[in-house]
Parts: sequence; C-alpha cells; structure tokens
Amino acid sequence: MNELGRLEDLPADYVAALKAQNLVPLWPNLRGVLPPGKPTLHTRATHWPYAAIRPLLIQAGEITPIEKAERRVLVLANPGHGLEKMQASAAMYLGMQLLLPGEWAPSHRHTPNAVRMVVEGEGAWSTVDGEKCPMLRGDLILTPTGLWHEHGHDGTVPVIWLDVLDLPLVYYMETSYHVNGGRQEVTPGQGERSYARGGLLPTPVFERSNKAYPMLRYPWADARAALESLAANQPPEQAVQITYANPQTGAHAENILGFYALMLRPGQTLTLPTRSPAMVFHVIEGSAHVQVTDQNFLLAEADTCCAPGYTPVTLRNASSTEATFLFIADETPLHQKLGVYETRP
Ligand code: GTQ
Repeated sequence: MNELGRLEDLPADYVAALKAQNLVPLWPNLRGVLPPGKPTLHTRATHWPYAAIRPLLIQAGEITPIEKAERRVLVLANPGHGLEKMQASAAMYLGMQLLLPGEWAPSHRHTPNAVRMVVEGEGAWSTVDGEKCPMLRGDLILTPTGLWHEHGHDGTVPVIWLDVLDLPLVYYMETSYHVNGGRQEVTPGQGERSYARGGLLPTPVFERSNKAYPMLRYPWADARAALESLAANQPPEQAVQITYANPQTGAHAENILGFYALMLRPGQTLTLPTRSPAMVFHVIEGSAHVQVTDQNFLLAEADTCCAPGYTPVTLRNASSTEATFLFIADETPLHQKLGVYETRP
C-alpha cells in the first residue's frame, strides 16, 4: 500500500497555520480512521465473573444508601475503551444493579434504551410505562427509550439484575439525558399475557393499542419453554436460539441492541459466524466455555463476557449432561439500520 505523507513531513509553520484556522490535513490521519480491511477494535474480550462482582455489589449496599445512588450499579467496563468510559463495547453498556428489600429506585425516563436480565432474588418489580413487571430470575424486562420506569422491592432477599443499555452510542450522539418523575400509577394488563402464544396476535375489535412496545416483560419460563420446544423440533446439529422480538411487528424488541436466548445442548460446541456486531454473553443456567480468537473464558452461572465484532467466537457447553442457557445481547439492529452489518468467512 502507498505510504502516505506524515504530519512531520509538513513545514511547522504550515501545520501551525492550519491549526490556527481549525483545519487538519487528512492524509496523515487517513489510515487511522479508515484502516485497511478491518476496523480498529477497542472492544477487548473481557470476562466479568459473578463471584467477583457479587460481594462488591453487596458491599455497595452497605456503604451507599439507595437515596445516594438512585441506581446502585457496578458498571462492567471494558478496559479496551478505558474504564471511565463505562462501555462494554462501542454501543453497549452493562451494569449489575442491586436493590435491597424495601428499597425504591425512583421513577425516571431517559433517551437510551435499557433492558434488565434478572440474575438472582425475588420480590422486586419494575414498573415500566404503568405496567408492573415482576422480576424473576432469567426474566427480560424492557425499558425502551422514553418510557417511565422505577424499581421496587417487596421481598426479603437482595435482588440483582444485569442492565444492558445503548448508553455509549446515545451519549456519543449527544442525545443522552433523563427526566425524573413521581411514582407511576399502575395500569392493568401484562404484555406477556396478551401475547401468550407465538403467531397469535391480540386483535381488538374497537380500541387499537398504539403502543410502540406492546410487550415489556419476557418471562424466563416462557423463553426457556420456547427453547426446549425448538430443540425438540430441530436436528441436533442446528443451533437453538430465539430472538426477543416485538410480537406486534416481529422486529427486534428494541431499536438499537438485539437480545437473544441460546440453548447449548449437553456437550455442544457452536462456532458462531464472524460478524460485525460486538456481542455480550451472560449465563442464565449452566456453564460454558467462550473462546474469542485465542482467549478462553469459562463462564459459570451468572457470569458475563463480551466479544468484539469481526472476531470468531466459539461457545462450548461445559457440561456433557445438562443444557446451558445463555442470554446474548448484540449490536445487530444498529448495524443493520446503519447499513454496516456484515458477516465474514
Ligand atoms: O435502572 O434506570 O444501569 O437509568 C443505568 C442507568 C440502570 C435504571 C443503569 C439507569 C438504570
């Protein structure tokens, strides 16, 4: 490839004259912003073991009252981006949130989209857009852009969940902000009961709902049953995966990040296609080896890891007798909408 001129090749007074006019020569920077063949990846394959997070999060509960935190979260930050950036990948933010019995994380809404994947405990709930969603282990609860949400806890044990937000992207776009509100009035109705069976859509005769997000809670019991049913209905060599979708449109549940549940059969190894979006893996049940190029992580239950895009990933069930269930988040909807989505051989 052609060697391009360097900044040092330019006369110092010329460089100074450019700078004084807020001008920059492209050619010394061209390969930096448009590298050959493959983008520069800041996202590093990173493993966050739950056994390391949990005691520190419980300690946060002792040190910091909820009133001083609003959201008591330890952020799973990718060192490749710099920890202070609080990003797991270019577009994904991950946090582990703790809510103790009796606590309330007050109502607010914000421009970034969020989801919660419940990791442990019972008795907590999120009220989203007036719908009170119980938080049971493995449930996925949406808090899409602009919808009011608050978290409360009527139970007796700590509740911990994984937050996945598109905050890094929304912040980068200079569109990230929040608005605080009062306690929401809870309205009747649960999306997961209206959309209780795939392929069967509620069809009101008179009042049509115009909700952009008709289903806010995806119970783990239903997702797990869907995976079991799919596994029983497919040849064993096929991957068993579901997408969390908007049941009314069939599109991804949220606009920017994609969410999936994947079942690894006992002993199964699955090499994923190499694709442009970065991915996050979180173990709902079981344990798995995750290989990202030459790095190997053994993910125990409730562990989380991420992999950069454009990178081969192989998943292997660590058990030869039990199925493993993974929650996956990725940047597919974003890449598809922007037209940069690709697969590599
Ligand atoms: O629970 O609303 O991890 O607003 C980061 C920002 C959680 C939340 C996060 C938030 C929330």
